[in-house]
Amino acid sequence: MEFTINGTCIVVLQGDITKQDTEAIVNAANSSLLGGGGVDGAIHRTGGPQILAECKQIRAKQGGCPTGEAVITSGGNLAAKYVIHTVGPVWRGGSNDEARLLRNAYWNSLNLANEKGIRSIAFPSISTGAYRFPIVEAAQIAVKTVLDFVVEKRIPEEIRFVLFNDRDLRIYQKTWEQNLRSNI
Ligand code: AR6
Repeated sequence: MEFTINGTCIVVLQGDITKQDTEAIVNAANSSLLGGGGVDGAIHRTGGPQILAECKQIRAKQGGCPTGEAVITSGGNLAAKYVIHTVGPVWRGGSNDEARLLRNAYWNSLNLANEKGIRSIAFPSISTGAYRFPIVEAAQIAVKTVLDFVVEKRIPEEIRFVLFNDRDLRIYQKTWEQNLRSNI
């Protein structure tokens, strides 16, 4: 699925985030910035030790990354030049600020990319793996936040959503269709 909003090309596809050739890819990290499983594990495995070394420097300076915030490192051996590490919320039933924190994770990643002049960025489905955020709700937050950002800032040139399996892909596609229809 591919379409343009306000000059930004939005692409929704099934794939592996570590294989994306966007200028930046987003990591669904944890506050320690020291790696983990899922997307985080795959990014560090494929990108090599340079990424962890930079994460450790950031930790030394600011002591990790709070939930909803984002930090940036180089991409090491990845095709992407940069990795933006953001921390989504752990799902704890939905009344512990999860929605706002997930929105912050997307918004702050896009803001950081903007500050660095990054023109294309790929997102995984943040918080919907180990952090157990229900994917239908998470997709709605992801899509709405990206829409709001693009409408307000008219950047970047391309935003890619990279979903790991077919079910997640269909949920994100459907969510985009619904949001586009209600925005016309
Ligand atoms: N490319 C794209 N998507 C992927 C990939 C990949 N290579 N691998 C998994 N996914 P998760 P979270 C999907 O658990 O929920 C880590 O241990 C996966 O199917 O990676 O934010 C961190 O260190 C799921 O839909 O991230 C944190 O401790 C989505 O990516 C914690 O997990 C997110 O799953 C973060 O949990």
